[in-house]
Amino acid sequence: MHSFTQHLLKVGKRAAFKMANRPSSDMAAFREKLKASKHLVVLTGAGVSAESGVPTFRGAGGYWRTYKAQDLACPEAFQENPSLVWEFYHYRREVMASKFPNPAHHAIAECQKWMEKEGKKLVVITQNIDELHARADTKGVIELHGSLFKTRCTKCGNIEVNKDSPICEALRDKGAPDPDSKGANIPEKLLPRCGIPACGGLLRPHVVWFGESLESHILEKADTELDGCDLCLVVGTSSVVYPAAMFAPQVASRGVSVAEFNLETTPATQQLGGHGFFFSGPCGQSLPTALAPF
Ligand code: BV8
Ligand code: ZN
Repeated sequence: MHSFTQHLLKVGKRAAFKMANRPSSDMAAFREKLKASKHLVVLTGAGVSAESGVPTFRGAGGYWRTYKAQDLACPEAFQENPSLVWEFYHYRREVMASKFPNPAHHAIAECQKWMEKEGKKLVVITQNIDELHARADTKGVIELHGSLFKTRCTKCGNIEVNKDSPICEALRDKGAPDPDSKGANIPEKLLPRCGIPACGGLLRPHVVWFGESLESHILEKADTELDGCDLCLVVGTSSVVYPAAMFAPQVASRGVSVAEFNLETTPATQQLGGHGFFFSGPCGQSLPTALAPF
């Protein structure tokens, strides 16, 4: 066979393979899967809160002053300058006072309700620490990376819910995000302290920083849901942070359909396999349609 024809055949085969492995954007086909699902996992990232006005990590809002979130969301930064890291988290806590669940959060919460009425299960596994899923009344949210509104004592390990605004007097009116804002250099003794009298240790946000392991009981809970689900949604995540980035491919490798909702394709998109779905666009618009009751 002429080599050019051979080449065409090879290109054609590759294209056909790619086509066969390209995720579908057929909403009716997805809705058939949703109707048959008895155990749905919804994995979310910062993109699900984007339409609530909460800055994502890698978008334009991913900066605070001249820092990338990743520069401050790590133990080394807290060790070096706890005042600066507390200003960063104080700012993000205060921002949430004017942010509310958007139609994407509500669509997921409503879907959980109507699936439960049919004796079915929907579990949210989120990378976000903004608590917007819980505020939209989704139950049993698995918070992989903790919460902005929990503190952990660096001395005695005590974990508390804390929604005080400000979390301590020294942080009042601090944390301005503009690049030329100067650090407040708050003395450590005036930063949030443990409420246990015998302790008084320095508090930290109860979140998982880069380089820190996720809590094993949380990971186990997530694994149980991922191994048991018969359908999985991946909503608003760039799928670059591990171990969360492995979850959707882990489900797809079991032959279970994974539907990705994002503005753009991600490293996960290529791993959805022939039974995957990709719905492009703002999830605040696509999810209410995709998860509407039957
Ligand atoms: C771990 C809490 C074991 C804090 C977060 C070298 C040394 C040490 C570790 C590593 C290393 N190399 C790699 C690692 C592992 C590291 C990692 O993955 N790094 C990456 C950067 C390569 N992971 C860890 O460290 C994890 N722990 O691995 O433990 C270990 C231990 C020691 C040493 C090695 C391994 C812990 C990671 C958890 C970090 N904490 N958050 C805080 O928030 O302050 S991560 C944080 O960033 C979020 O929680 C989230 O996980 C991540 C942000 O990702 P996304 O949520 O996806 O947000 P992003 O902005 O990126 O994307 C938004 C998406 O939405 C986009 O795709 C966009 O298109 C889309 N979108 C936007 N708007 C919309 C939309 N989609 C739909 N609709 C819209 N409207
Ligand atoms: Zn303590």
